[in-house]
Amino acid sequence: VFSSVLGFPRIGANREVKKAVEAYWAGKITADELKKAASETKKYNWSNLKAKNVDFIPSGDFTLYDHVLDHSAAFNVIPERYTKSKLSDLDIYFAMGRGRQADGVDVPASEMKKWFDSNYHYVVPEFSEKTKFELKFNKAVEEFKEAKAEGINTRPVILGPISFLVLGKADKEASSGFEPINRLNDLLPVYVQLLKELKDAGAEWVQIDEPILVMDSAAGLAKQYASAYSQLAAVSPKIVLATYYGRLDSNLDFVAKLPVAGLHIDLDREPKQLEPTLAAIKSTNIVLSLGVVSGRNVWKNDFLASIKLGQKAIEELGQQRVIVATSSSLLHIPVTLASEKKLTAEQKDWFSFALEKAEEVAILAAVLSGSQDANVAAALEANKKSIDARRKFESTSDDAVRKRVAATTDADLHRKNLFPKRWEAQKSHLDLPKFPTTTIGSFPQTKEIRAARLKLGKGELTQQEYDDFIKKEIELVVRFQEKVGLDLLVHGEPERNDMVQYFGEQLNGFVFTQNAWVQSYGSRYVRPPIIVSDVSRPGPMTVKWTSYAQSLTKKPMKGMLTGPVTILNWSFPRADISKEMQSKQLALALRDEVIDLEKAGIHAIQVDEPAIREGLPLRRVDWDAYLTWAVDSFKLATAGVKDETQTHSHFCYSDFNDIFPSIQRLDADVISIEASKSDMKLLKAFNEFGYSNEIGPGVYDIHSPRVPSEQEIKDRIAEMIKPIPGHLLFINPDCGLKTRGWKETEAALANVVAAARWARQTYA
Ligand code: THG
Ligand code: ZN
Repeated sequence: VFSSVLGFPRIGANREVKKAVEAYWAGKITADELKKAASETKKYNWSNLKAKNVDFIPSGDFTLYDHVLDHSAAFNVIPERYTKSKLSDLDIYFAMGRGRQADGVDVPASEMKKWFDSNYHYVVPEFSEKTKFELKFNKAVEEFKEAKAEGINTRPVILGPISFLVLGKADKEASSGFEPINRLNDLLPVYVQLLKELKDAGAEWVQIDEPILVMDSAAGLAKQYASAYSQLAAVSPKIVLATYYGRLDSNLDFVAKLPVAGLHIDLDREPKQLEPTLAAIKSTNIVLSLGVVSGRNVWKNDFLASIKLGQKAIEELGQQRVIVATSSSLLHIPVTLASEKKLTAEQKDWFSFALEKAEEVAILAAVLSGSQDANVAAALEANKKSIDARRKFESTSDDAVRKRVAATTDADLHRKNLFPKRWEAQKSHLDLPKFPTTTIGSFPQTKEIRAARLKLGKGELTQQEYDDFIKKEIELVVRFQEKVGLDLLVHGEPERNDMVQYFGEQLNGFVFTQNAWVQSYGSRYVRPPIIVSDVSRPGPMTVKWTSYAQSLTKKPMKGMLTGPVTILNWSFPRADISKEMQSKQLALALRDEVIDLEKAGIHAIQVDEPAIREGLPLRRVDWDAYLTWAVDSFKLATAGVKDETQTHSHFCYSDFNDIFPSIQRLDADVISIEASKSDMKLLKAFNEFGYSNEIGPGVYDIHSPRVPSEQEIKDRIAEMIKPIPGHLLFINPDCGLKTRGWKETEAALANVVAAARWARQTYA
């Protein structure tokens, strides 16, 4: 029995890659220095995985920005708008990821999308009939050799051709009806070349990732899979075909017949797929990689449960055909628990981060191989103790919270009146102009703000000094908004590190880490809190700052909260109770906060649910169950207010086409969505669906430092007003501004306000 890790965090144990990449962007280090920093992290990963005795160590999974973007760059899937400039290949690469507005180059970033149901974003490849596939560089070979030079034999990882195409989209050049998958036959020769080179370089195995095999949409691609993989297998090192984040279901029928040497399945998410998979591959020579150690959560693996699965596989396939693996790449997991100095011994004993998970797969493989090593036996014993201790902890609960969840009724989910009546009430209560302008909530998180928070943490600032500093920041943001002429103001959230972490820190039931960063996109990382027990709110969380902000101005101030579904999706959830239960506990805590804000005189309250879409299960049959509790949770959090209090919500990456009825059922008075990058199709769909409440489609993309011109925004409003009735339209950026600098924020918002004024005259 062998052990394997499908991919490792590529950020460095202390965020070295973020620091190097941002230093490169700032012109503080050269491309060579950046390369060197990247090499250090790769070496750290490989040598640590080797030290943990992992048999199959990945290479080629590293990236400076996004692994899908790397793949596009390597295969020359680079839209023309980026190549027109005279930038270096590296700068073209970063321009695709984050846009560029300097040195005479002005290009927006490529679209980003959520990576399956995770909080990671990938850069969407763009294909057309004109895309000229060629191998510009061979990252798999380069990194394989780089590891080899360190004395480490690796199993290179590449994204499979069909997932690559399906995860992409048609670019602007493509003719209507074009589907990226049409280009499969033109793409395959490049894979053939890549794999041949890999074989020549001495790679024995290659891991080809085809995560779309866990989606319904792959069912129609059986023929393409058969033809592609027979071509690849003919020239390639031994292929282990990796699927993850879900179950193969009926796709197993054709997957089991592919000419591959190995198959990886996710048994963390879907342990029940082991049996059908064993039955399907038993009579083949396929090696089965059992994804038992979670790549998505931080809980320690339950060795006894994994061993049971392993033994079942061994019974059917024999020792030589079984690999114990992480369920997916560990990119969603922080690097190591060893960096956590503030967790209690009891808490630390519950968790495994990436390095600890690597050790878990190695120990499991040793146990299943019949190892008599005393260390292995001791590790097994220690695991049993840890799991027992956690189970014992789980058996206690907060009865008040559980009872309150059980006692919620349908009436708790509904506002007093329907939207049209509320609209009237809010109109007089809030006194906003037509085409009201607002922002999504956060303003630039400056160096000074981060520094102050750091100092507070280190005890270099007293709470009083810190609070005074935050007050000044809030005042600055309020004055700026008044000056620039925004209508519905926000306090700017200077006191918040992260929209999830901030709430988790103030709720019972969460545990916090110091250094447990995971990549969200590019050089942006998050530190998800961990839910360990029942959730409740010890006291108001945001009322103090919001009321302070309101006290500074006559304009209405919008309260800002993160919704239950998003807090849940962006945390590491408990594994012992359902997500529904955790979401409803969060919802009740937030409901109290919403009502407290209203009592404090706040007339507009935004409860963000940017993660509601990403949490959608990967299989359609599972959607209804999720959407029911997710929407109910939002309603539970928000429906407790009076008619005249305007509820808002915000969604990022609004791939809504499938869930319009659920967006409507949320019954938020106003929603803001990201529509600036995903063009106007989305709005037409809102129109066709007959969405009835107010809506603020983002008028520009805040994910890039590029400043939109006034004309651009006017053009967008003119487009927006076709599908959306004018009296329902809000004017706002497409997301929060915390990652932006003040300079571009001021310029952009001035243009937004000017465009809104123009709209008021033009569409009076
Ligand atoms: N919080 C969490 N997840 C998210 C978002 C978030 N996922 C989707 C979207 N928003 C991702 N966007 C960002 C934007 C900015 C940052 C992270 C994710 C960010 N991070 C800081 C950094 O990397 O420098 C660190 C944050 C900190 O100092 O605490 O700026 O908003 N959970
Ligand atoms: Zn957003």
